[in-house]
Amino acid sequence: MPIRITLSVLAIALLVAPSLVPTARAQDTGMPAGHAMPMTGKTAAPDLSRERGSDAGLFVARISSGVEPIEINRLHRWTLHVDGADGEPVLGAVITIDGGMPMHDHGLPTAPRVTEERGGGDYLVEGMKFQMPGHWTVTFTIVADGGEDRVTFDLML
Ligand SMILES: [Cu+2]
Repeated sequence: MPIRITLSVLAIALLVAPSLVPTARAQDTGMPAGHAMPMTGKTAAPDLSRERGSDAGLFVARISSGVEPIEINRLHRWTLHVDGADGEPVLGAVITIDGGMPMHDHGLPTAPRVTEERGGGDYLVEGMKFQMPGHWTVTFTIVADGGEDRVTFDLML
């Protein structure tokens, strides 16, 4: 009965396979894989650096907070510094800010905005506030001579 044998081999394979698949997957994605740099940035451990390149590489942005370390539930200011890909400060940019907690599916509790351009590529950001600890992202959309691009910072508070 070759057919019966084939079927029972299949049945065994199906019983064994599900227990093998999750193991293989866990090794593939390897969530906290040491200090490996995530390529997509969203599912792996976040890169917490305060200086980052924009998505399309038009700008390099650097944030500094007026309160360090950043405190929960405290309204504070940031300075955003923007350079072009050539390393020259970006002047006269129009910058908007968005953010939130990706794991909680909510945005920022405030509507922070750039209130002053301070020269030399520095922009004053007022209205920053985070109302709970955890993983936050803050995205700046930067429009300048070179075009429009977005840069996202990850914070663990
Ligand atoms: Cu939250």
